[in-house]
Order: sequence, then C-alpha cells, then structure tokens
Amino acid sequence: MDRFLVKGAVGGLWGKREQEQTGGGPAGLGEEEENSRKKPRREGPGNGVDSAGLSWRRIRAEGLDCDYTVLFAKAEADAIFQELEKEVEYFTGALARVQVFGKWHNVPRKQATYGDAGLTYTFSGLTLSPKPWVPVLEHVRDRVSLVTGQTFNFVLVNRYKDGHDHIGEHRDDERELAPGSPIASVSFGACRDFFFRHKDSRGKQPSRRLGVVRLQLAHGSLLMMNHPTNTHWYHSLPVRKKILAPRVNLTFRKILPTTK
Ligand SMILES: O=C(O)CCC(=O)C(=O)O
Repeated sequence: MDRFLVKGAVGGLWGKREQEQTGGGPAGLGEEEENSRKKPRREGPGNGVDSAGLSWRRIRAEGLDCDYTVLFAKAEADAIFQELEKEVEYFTGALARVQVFGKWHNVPRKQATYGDAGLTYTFSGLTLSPKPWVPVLEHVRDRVSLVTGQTFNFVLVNRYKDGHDHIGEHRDDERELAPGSPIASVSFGACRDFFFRHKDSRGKQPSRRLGVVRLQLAHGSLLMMNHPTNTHWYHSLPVRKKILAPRVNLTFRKILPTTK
C-alpha cells in the first residue's frame, strides 16, 4: 500500500502521463465503424489523437457510441494490476452466488464494489453500500476523469481467474445510473473478447438482424460506453477456454444518490 501511495504522487510512475503510447490496441476487430487514423490533436475521446497523446478509436453502430484507447502503457498497467490483486476485497458467501431458474450457482467470476460514502445500490435483490475507495482505484478513476472530463462515484470490479470465468449478456441497470452518463470500462491482465448485441437481435427469432460488435479489451485499455449504448445494446464477456491468465475489469459509473 505504501508503495502505491508514493507512486501516486504527481510525476511518479502512477501519476505520469503516457505520452509515448499511440496504439489503440486490438479493439475494434469486428463490424464496428473504425476510425483510428491519426488526426490533428483534439480534446476528448473519439477523434484520433488527443492532447494527452492518446489515440482513440471510435466504435459506432445504430444506437451504439463507444470510444477505445490504451490508457496505461504496459509498465504502469502491470503495476496497477498487481496492486488490484493485493488490495481488492471480493464478495464471498451469498453475494458470490446467483439464482438462475430457482437453482443457486457460483457467480462465474469474482466481484466487488467501491464508491463514495453514503451511496447505496441494489445487488442480488439486496441494498448494499460500496466499500470506501482505495488508492489504486482512485488512481485509475482520476486518470479516466482526466482524459475524458467525466466524473464517477462508483466502480464495479470483476475478476476473471481465467477464460472459464465470464459474464453473460446483460445491460447495466439504468435505474441506478445518472441519466445519460457514460460507463468507463478499464481492463487489466488477459486480453479478452467483448461483444455487444443489439436488443432487437437477441434470441432465436430476432425482430432485426444487426451484426454483433466484437472487440478485444487489452491490458491497460479504456472503453468508454457512452449514452445511449447501454439502452440499445447488451454486452458480454464470453468463455474463452484457452485463456489461462487472470483479468480484472473496472467499470466506473455515476450512480444516483440514494433517495429515502
Ligand atoms: O469484464 C468486462 O469487461 C465486462 C464487465 C461488465 O459487463 C459489467 O461490469 O457490467
């Protein structure tokens, strides 16, 4: 922990801006619109290289608006990953189990939540409070805020021990999210496939046939899922049995303050 705090100081490894990184990484290998050509520097995600030297890739489809970049270069991403492995405390017991059609199963990954004091959210039908922020999560949150101009008060941490761990198709609970707010997804560890499927293109007899948007989320990457993506598209992280290495994903959100 001390090591992390020291490195978090401005100008140290944790605080340093990664000027040299321009590669957008392996995202956007699917049917999405791609726009990774370098353009004159502009502020904010979604338009080539920004003023921090980050190369953004636009991912667009009907009702889908995402931006992808490699936010942390390898050395910093490695250090953050190690710190997350040391510091994050995951749910155990009933919170690590889920009921599907009346039968209880272990959640096929580990989960934890951190956030601002006083917030509550619902999880597995329970009203819970997130744990208080720890420095490594604040560090990643603040870097995302710096490069996107967005603020976040909550993070869901998902840890996938290997390619057997996964998350099924879902949308994030919009009732708890601030209307129109983006979700910032930051990944560390194994590079994994990540799919978006339009809500009208699900099931055996879909009403429409829009293509699946397939991405790969690399070590140190940031995927901004902007409004209205979460309204129209489901997302998932499928099983990949050949992947042996762990992955930790952080989804930063702005959730509404608890109402009495
Ligand atoms: O691990 C991921 O990339 C996806 C996490 C996710 O779907 C979620 O937090 O809602």
